[in-house]
Amino acid sequence: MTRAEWEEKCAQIRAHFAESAASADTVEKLEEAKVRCLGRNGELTNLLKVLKDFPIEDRKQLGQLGNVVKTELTAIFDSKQNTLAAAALSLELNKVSADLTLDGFPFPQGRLHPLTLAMREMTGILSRMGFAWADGPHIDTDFNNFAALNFPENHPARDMHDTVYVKADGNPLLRTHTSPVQIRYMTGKTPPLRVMAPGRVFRVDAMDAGHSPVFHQIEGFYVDKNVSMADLKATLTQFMGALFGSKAEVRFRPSFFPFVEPGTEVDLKCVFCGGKGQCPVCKSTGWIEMLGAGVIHPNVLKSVGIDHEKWSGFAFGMGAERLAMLKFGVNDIRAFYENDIRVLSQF
Ligand code: 2NL
Repeated sequence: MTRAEWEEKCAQIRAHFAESAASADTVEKLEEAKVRCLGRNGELTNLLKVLKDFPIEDRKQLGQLGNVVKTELTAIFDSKQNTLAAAALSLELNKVSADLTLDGFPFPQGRLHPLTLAMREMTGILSRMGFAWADGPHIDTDFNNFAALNFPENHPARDMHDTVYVKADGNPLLRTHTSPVQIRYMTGKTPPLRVMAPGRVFRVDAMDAGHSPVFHQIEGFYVDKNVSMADLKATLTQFMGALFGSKAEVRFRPSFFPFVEPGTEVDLKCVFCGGKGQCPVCKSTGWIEMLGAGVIHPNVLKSVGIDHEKWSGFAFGMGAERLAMLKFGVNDIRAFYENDIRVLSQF
């Protein structure tokens, strides 16, 4: 073989491979073309083998040429292989009728109950104001629930028609408010004391849109030197502002609870009609009753062993459901207990 013949043959192999690669329509056909040309017994491989019979100068130059062609052919092979793989993938994807760009399949997600959310928000505000969390039993004594709180012997709340009694020694009852937690907490302690008592309470009541025999209360109290009605007003105004926004307006109105003197009811300017008194939520009064409060009655301090000449305090109580209903615009208390997912998933 002459040098010219070698070069001619090399060009032919190159052209032939380029052609086979171009016309290959499957990865298999492309692979075959590669083996035919570059395999152990391939055309280019064999052509390079015969170089050993050429003079040293030719061998060097032709060897270089052969290697350039080899690199070129490998590049042609790689590029064609990528093209075929992409085509094969898109063919495969076209067979699938699903729209792969659609969102994933939704699955039900758990969340906190609206009452829990409301309770957490209220206790969170109180906690940042320095009230410590106190807890107590659902079943308590007449003393902790009534007597210590200055309820007279014949008060209607003590009636079987209003309070659930438990048939057991000592005539225990289901607490009708969370005040007994505070009585337990104060007993034997020395002020200053600043505590909140959130929890479940029980009353003999028929279930309707506004009542439930089981509901939740958050109470709080502060006992220290010189605590007055002014501290009560400032604290509860601040609390309502944190809960309903700094523009929330409140008013304090005289009221009666056996365990405070004086007692007050705290109203919020109706957030639905803006205080105009034109909506059913505020019953056309422009104000919504939010909570009860007052300066702790000296008899209550006496019953827990705190010297009422030295110390004074204020206390307040609110229904958690009532506040949650206003906050979330729920108009039926039963929505909190029926656990209808369609309702609960809105919060
Ligand atoms: C209401 C009224 C109130 C209190 C709760 C209280 C507790 C102790 C001593 C004195 Cl230990 N007072 N709590 C005071 C005034 C009102 O709640 O209507 N709540 C829903």
